[in-house]
Amino acid sequence: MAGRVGTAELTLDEVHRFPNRPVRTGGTLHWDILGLYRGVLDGLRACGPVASVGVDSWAVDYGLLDADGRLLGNPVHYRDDRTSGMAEQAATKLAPSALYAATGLQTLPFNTVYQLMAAQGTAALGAARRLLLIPDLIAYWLTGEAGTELTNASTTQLLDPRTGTWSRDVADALGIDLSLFPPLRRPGDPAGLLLPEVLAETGLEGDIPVTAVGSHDTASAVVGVPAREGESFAYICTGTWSLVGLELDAPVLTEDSRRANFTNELGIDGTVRYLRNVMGLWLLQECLRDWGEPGLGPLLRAAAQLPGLRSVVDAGDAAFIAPGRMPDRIAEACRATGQPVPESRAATLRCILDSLALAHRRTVRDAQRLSGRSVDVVHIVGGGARNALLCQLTADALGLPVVAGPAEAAALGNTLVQARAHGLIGDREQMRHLLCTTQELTTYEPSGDLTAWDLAAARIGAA
Ligand code: LFR
Repeated sequence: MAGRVGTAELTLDEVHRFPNRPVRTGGTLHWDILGLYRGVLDGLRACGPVASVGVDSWAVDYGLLDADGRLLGNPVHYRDDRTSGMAEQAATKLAPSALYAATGLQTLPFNTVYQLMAAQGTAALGAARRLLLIPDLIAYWLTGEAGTELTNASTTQLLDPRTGTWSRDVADALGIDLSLFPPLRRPGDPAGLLLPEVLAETGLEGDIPVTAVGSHDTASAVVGVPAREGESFAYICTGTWSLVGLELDAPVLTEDSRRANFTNELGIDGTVRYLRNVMGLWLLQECLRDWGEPGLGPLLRAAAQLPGLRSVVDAGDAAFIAPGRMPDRIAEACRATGQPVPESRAATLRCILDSLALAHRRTVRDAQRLSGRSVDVVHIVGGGARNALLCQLTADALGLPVVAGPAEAAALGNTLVQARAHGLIGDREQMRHLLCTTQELTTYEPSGDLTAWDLAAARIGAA
């Protein structure tokens, strides 16, 4: 994405797009990280002259480097099942309440901590001298400089969200070597210059800085939420996941919050992303893959015509994390809760979107209760902002207006943080004002009856 920022200008141009397809070898699901890096180089070449580069990606995953700075194997995908049982094993060494009090992180089976525990005793971890989270690894290849960007570090379950520094006690209790992580850096910090070999590959010239951004895509997406000044808002960052929550000034580390599995990830400027992961459009993407990638448009139109809330599944259930057989797994979940099994592809799609809306509602409500903050409007950003049915259903389920857009919030947030570091824009209010005045947004007003949603929630024990 090439971003352009001026006093009254904020545009994105998609200059290059490449697929991100995981590869299974030897029973392990990997990222094709060199293929992704090649896509980054191709994108930079297609961009032409740039003033700055910022890298963001999904969270928690990492590459290991040996003593020569060489990559030790392809990074393992967080959807690989190597971490099954690790959270339980961690609990025998450190009480879950102590882990939460120290890190504020939701338990997801793939948190970096559990991945590192699963890797203990492997040759690769034994040979590793450095660990780089995915965007930091890309930045390292671009610049030769290693750092650990803070917003993404906050997803490792090794960081104290109150201080923004590593939690030594947690690392010691779980046997994790913190010296593998290079020093922390913050969004806006300089992260080096493009190496001569990168300039040669991409045709770029001169000193081109890489600037640390909210390198966790969700941190960048929250920067890209077009909230108006003084607005009480919740956000839903939709894509493969739906990340549903609030922007707070301080973490919520209570036992209630832990039991509700809410996370306190860090945002820019000392903010906390208080949220919970909902399975997201992954459910839909995996069905499409299973069906041989039919066009989504006609299926969505058919789904919109069907009666709503016939069957719903718990879109917060970690049982849906692994890839494969998604239509069957959804059918099984409906059967297990005594609901009709969706009888067509459109019906399966409708079940997914109703279920996501229901999970969005539950999570926004939980976030308000646990933080003591009330919400007047919900912003949907990311790819799901283009899905009118999902936006309308979310508004209906919550009984609140939904403002949808921008779909490319993460790329916009990434661009804005770089622009600020280079003196083109001021504080967060200004960034959001620029988003409000330049981006196309659609408002969905709630319609229908909330009781139908209450009844559907009760059917899956998610009232
Ligand atoms: C979204 C995201 C989520 C994180 C998940 C795994 O792309 O970054 O925030 O929980 O991917 O890294």
